[in-house]
Amino acid sequence: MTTKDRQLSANRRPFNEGVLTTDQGIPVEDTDNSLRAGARGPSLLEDFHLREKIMRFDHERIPERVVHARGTGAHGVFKVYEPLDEYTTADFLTDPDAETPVFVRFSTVQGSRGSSDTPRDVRGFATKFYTRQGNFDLVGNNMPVFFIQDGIKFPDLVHALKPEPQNEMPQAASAHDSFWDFVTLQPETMHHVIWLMSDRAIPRSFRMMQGFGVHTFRLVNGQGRSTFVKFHWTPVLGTHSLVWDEAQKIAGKDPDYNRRDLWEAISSGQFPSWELGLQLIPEERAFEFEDIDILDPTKIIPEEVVPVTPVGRLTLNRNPDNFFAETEQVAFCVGNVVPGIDFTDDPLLQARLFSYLDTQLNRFGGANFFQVPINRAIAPIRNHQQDGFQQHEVPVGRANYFPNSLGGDQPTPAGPAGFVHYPEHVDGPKERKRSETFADHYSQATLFWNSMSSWEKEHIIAAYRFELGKVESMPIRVRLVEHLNRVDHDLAIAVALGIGVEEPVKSVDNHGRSSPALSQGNSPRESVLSRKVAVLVGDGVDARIVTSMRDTLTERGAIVELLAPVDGTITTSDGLPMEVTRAMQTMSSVLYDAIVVPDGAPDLAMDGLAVNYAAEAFKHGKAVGAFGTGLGLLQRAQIPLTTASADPALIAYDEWTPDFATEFTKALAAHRNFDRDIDAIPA
Ligand code: HDE
Repeated sequence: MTTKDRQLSANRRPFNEGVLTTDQGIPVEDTDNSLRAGARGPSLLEDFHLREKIMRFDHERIPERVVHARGTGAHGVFKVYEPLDEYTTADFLTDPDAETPVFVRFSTVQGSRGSSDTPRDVRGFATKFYTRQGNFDLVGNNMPVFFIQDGIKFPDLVHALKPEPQNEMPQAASAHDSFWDFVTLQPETMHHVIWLMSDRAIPRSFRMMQGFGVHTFRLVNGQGRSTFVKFHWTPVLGTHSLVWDEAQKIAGKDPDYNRRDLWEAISSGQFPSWELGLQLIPEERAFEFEDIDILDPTKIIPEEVVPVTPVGRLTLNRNPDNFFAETEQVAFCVGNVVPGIDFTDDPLLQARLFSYLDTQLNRFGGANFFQVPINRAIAPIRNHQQDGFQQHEVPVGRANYFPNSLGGDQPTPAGPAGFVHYPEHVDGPKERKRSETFADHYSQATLFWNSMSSWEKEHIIAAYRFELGKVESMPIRVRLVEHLNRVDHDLAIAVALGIGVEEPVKSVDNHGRSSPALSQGNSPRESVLSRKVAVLVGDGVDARIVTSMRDTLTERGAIVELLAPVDGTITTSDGLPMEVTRAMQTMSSVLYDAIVVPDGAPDLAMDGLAVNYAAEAFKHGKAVGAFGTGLGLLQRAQIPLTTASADPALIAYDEWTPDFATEFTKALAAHRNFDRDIDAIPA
């Protein structure tokens, strides 16, 4: 149990215990009938239980977050590997024995609280570290850059991105005129936009996405020396994504897809984990990078230029007890830093320092939100701040000011042992101006494009075509193609072709640089941990084989479900009943990572739904396996079995052998085969 868990226990109240009472603790006689003048008569105003119950219901909502409204959270711990005293005095980064409690909230950006988990969108990755020196909030995203360079453009960006004001459409989607109008008029967005068009915008799981602090921050050590730093979270399970058609279907079949995935992984003990990595840049190297101002949040520093040093491990190991109390009420503030970590002059970061505190005042209706259990520091809080809405503490004493002699002059400022702002030298005229070092808006979009594998490039082109295909204004489409032409001529042509825009004339040469670390194709592909496999079964399957296959996959950590035309049991080849996990109708291929069709149930090939499972899974690049009569179903799905020898994720065997399970496991771990020719598959 962490210090934070112990602190939270004091606030836990079981829903299901003892006698029902009012909020005043008065036992309630009956909660099914309001107090009436006669059984058919009018209700009486004096019914305090009715009044209170309805009043409490009416006030259940607080304003949802203006961005990142939809999210899900989990508790966990962070541990640093080795002391980082060389760079920082932050206690949680210098003591390898410290297990720092954390709460992490993952989110989408555009949609409202009830929207689905899988739109094409940026994902938030916000971590509250409850350190012994107070709370540090690392409020990051799953993409390392941002759309804009100056926070003053954030309201414009978000207005353009969110549903349009006249009709509140479309929900949780960037594929509309106002978003593309804005970004094509504000070319600094072009780098982030290409990330948004990539598979990064549709993660398979929160557990399989990276996180980034985005801005350059500062670490400060005991000698007052400052080192610039960029924070990276790298998922142990690798960085993997859905495909767009799948993501759209999941939005209907299971809008809670990513949320459920995280919840189930943690509740089954498969704790997700990320490594914290730092890109460290000594002060004196700040101006060394060609074309990159480290204060510009639309730029990365490629890992090949400044390596990411692994420094610690985050593990999420406990689901929240209550969604509202914890996940909804957690209040991240970018300004929450601890001694040893400091800000830089990145103008996007500077604006965030105001926004997060301000937004919490709106959400909580007052300044005491820091007392809400999930937000409370584990470090002692001692100061002379007081009163306000929802004061939960009872400050004791009379000297609520400093200096004082009536209270022993306490609490006393810590002096140099407290948070000392880095004494950066600042000098300049007041002016509304962007630095010229922020002027390049295209070369890193080109870097990203050049770093993609061929299938990633195809997905990006398809995404631009989809999004711009929804844009009604032709001048906006033309503008986008003009921008893409400055990123890469071939990309511009490919997109233009798909959206009815004339091919542009080549204007600039691609610089040819790339950064292999940017490609998801280079992410680890070794584990089947928590991968979900649907085995399509019907009467006649061989129980022994299905069980053996299930056991092999389960032993390696995969989750195997038996899906049949109806729920309950099927009759196996031995004539015995075998329990299935659920009926096919209640699920869909898009909710699984892979499909297997075993031998012995030839009738399944005549079940259109079962055939659709296989066709769709194949189309989405998933591992599809079949043996014996199962092959008939794949044929009906028009899966070209003749390609099996060249397709590592199409495992087609004439009959069962244990090799099938081995090969299938390999394909499952590889996530997807996106090199398949899928155009002709009817799904
Ligand atoms: Fe945020 N952002 N943001 N943002 N952001 C919010 O704060 C804002 C930015 C991010 O799970 C809001 O508590 C401004 C960058 C995450 O609770 C709000 C600017 C990055 C979350 C806000 C940015 C983020 C938020 C809404 C430009 C990645 C969800 C509710 C200056 C590094 C936190 C809230 C959670 C939430 C403002 C830009 C990440 C309105 C003004 C860059 C993960 O304060």
